[in-house]
Amino acid sequence: MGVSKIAVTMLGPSHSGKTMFMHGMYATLSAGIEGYFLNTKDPDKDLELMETWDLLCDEGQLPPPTSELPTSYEFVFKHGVRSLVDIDWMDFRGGATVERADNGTDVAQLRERLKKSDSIYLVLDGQHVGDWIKSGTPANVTRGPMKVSHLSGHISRTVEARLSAGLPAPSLVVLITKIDLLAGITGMPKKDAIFKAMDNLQNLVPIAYSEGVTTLICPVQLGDFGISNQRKVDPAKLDVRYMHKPIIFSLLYDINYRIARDSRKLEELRARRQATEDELKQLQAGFWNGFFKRNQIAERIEGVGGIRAAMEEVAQELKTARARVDQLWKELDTLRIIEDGKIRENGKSR
Ligand SMILES: Nc1nc2c(ncn2[C@@H]2O[C@H](COP(=O)(O)OP(=O)(O)OP(=O)(O)O)[C@@H](O)[C@H]2O)c(=O)[nH]1
Ligand SMILES: [Mg+2]
Repeated sequence: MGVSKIAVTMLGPSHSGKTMFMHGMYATLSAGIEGYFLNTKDPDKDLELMETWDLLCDEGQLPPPTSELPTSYEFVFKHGVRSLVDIDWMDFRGGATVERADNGTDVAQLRERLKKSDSIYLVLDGQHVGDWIKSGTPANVTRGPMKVSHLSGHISRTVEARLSAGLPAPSLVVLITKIDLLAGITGMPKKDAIFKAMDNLQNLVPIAYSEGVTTLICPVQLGDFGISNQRKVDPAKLDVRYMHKPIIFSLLYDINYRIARDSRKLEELRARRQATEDELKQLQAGFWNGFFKRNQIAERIEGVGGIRAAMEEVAQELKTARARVDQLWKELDTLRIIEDGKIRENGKSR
């Protein structure tokens, strides 16, 4: 199966944890987890990311807020040494997602970028999710620090633009960052607070439950740092959780899209083969057997052979893709996925 390329874009206000998520994801996956790996295409970019990670691990130093110049990375996601997908990743400052276009060149850049994004990560700061849980998980949250309605507008416009361009809708990940803060804010055990958020997320992010949208809800944390606006944390509190899961979901969605497309292709080939075989039978049934007819018969025989070979190729690709999907699902079996507004539970109950 060929390696495709997907573009991923994160949407979330300043300080919601976008950049730290990316670093946590890269650190976890560049070392490898469950046989999956993430590498940068450019080895220098790997060194750059690793330097930042070392500063965090050794001194608790966090990278600065993202500037008006978004950072971009070309990653390769692999199982073992086998490439599964190329990932075009761009990290924008939060302001680019919630400000007007005259506030920075990155605002327009982000809006353009969304149109070619195959996967969008909507980032909700765990601190504010905790406050929302504490206030009884209300619906219609039109205001407030998470900027959900504005960000949902971006998602809605992107889905519409892509569908009308004949592209698939982007997959959506609702990332709840800083889940270490949930217990302290809500007074509930962390696990219960996570389930409370997942069970009621439709109130907060209704777009994630829309028809035509497939969403992964993924709680993550970089560490048990507590509430802080500092760029310095206690490195002993580093405790990375679930950060490799979203990219697995983005890949899974891409493979599922390709499976649907290839299944249609196989059906078309099957119909063409049948039609050519019918023509052949008719030609062979007649009495007259001149040169012209022999030529037509030879052409049909060759045609059927060609179609059969193409069908075998597509069937083989489908088989590989389906095996890969089964393998990838296992990595998401504790998380919740919403398809067309319905929960797709992936196995283990709480
Ligand atoms: N408690 C806790 N704090 C976190 C965690 N991850 C990130 N933070 C805090 O969140 C702050 C902001 O993280 P960033 O990743 O820089 O946020 P951002 O969304 O990229 O912000 P902009 O680039 O300004 O848009 C950091 O300074 C950390 O203090 C976490 O897992 N737990
Ligand atoms: Mg940032």
